[in-house]
Amino acid sequence: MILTRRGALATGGGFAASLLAARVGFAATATEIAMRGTNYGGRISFDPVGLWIEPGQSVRFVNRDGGNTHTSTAYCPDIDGRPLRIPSGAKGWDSDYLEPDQAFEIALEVPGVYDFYCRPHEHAGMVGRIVVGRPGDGGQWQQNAEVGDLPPEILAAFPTVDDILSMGRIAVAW
Ligand SMILES: [Cu+2]
Repeated sequence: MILTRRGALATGGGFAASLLAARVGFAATATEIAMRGTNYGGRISFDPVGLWIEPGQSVRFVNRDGGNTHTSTAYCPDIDGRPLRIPSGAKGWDSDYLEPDQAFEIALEVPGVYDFYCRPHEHAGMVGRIVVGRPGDGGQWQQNAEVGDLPPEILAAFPTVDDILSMGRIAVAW
């Protein structure tokens, strides 16, 4: 099951109110993956680019880049005919374009590896990876990723599953 929630974080209350809402309403249930970029798009990435969560936990994508719109879009055949890079039993997601400060939230239930990209910036290596659970947990854990199904420069942008499992999150130095 995938739950989605999309909307602006700061609606009318300003920064302090949104910070309070983040602490009270969301922080305990969802882990944030920020969409970050420099002015004029010189550098751009998901941050963290790799994240480990327990099955059923939620991830919230938030556009923290004041100068660009971004998407979080799962690699799967159902969405634009892309290669399958999420577990077979899982449903893909597409946040649609998020304006600055907008967010999109999903809960991931099926154990395995979920690779995703940003529609306008995939070519610049704006991709990420979420690992749900651990290999061997319950025997369901899956990684669907064919070598060569994406261009080499994009494949090189994914952190390894081993690194995500050992570190929990792979932050990006800004
Ligand atoms: Cu982007």
